[in-house]
Amino acid sequence: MKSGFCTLWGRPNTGKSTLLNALLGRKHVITSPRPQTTRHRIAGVLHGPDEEFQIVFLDTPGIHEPQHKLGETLVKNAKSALDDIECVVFVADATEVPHDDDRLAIEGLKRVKAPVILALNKIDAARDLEGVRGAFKKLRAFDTVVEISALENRGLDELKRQIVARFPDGEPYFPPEMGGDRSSEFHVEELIREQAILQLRAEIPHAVAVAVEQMAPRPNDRFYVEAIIYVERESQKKIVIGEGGARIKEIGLKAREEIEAWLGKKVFLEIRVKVRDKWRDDDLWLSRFGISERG
Ligand SMILES: Nc1nc2c(ncn2[C@@H]2O[C@H](COP(=O)(O)OP(=O)(O)OP(=O)(O)O)[C@@H](O)[C@H]2O)c(=O)[nH]1
Ligand SMILES: [Mg+2]
Repeated sequence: MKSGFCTLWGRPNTGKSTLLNALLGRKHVITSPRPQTTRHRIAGVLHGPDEEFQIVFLDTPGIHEPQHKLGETLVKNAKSALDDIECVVFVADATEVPHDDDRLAIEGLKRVKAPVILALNKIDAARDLEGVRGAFKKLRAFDTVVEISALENRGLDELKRQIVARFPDGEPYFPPEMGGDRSSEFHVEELIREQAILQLRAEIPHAVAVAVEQMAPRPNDRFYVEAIIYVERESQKKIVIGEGGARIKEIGLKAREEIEAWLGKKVFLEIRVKVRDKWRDDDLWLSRFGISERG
């Protein structure tokens, strides 16, 4: 069997998380049109057919120039996915020439010995694929280049082949029934945060953190989940709750559907909203929200 770790790397919003879900063929991590959606290093395990291979993908936060401690922590979490890996997939957005953050992401790979595959994503929407490919190849000598669309499932078999070709023979890292390295609570928090990101505008998505307070089966066959959405200001809390509670109700409805699909169980979801002043610059809260992790 071929087995190994493969890190998905790049600036925010290039489609790393969308790619992970497409490669796994299931929704494992949250995605959104907003940059800096992913906050953690999250493993997702692809068990190949007939025990041919096992790829442990590591999704990472997008590399960027941090504006506060939250941003610093995201970059730190991403960098924690560069040790003891067999391969890196540098996910670039084929619809745009390289940004400063792309250069920063390439810089971040300097000390990495593992082979780096350039995945040019979003080819379904690219207008000058040749030009973008050329611009990226000038920035680094990539091991190979694969053109893909995570959204339309294009080029993914070739990408998997290229990854596995770089793996050594080895034992699987995860048993067949395990799809990742995170708790159910973590995924539930993420699914609630995803709805908050999708349904809120301006700066609010970045100021949102979610904490599950309670999660337990109830006698009536429903899973009871109690969660808190944290924001930084009273004005943001008002917006999250919405006129007569309309916004928080809508977030809860969609999040409940997503959580039910994840858990495969009926769920009773209760969400409250609280204010934690400047939590994004507070080490204690970053740690309490589980955003700052061990390296
Ligand atoms: N057109 C097109 N859009 C895509 C494709 N892949 C991802 N996207 C979109 O790009 C946006 C960002 O996707 P994410 O997967 O959240 O990006 P990310 O790289 O994980 O972003 P961060 O977690 O913030 O670093 C979303 O709106 C996706 O729908 C693709 O192949 N084609
Ligand atoms: Mg992501």
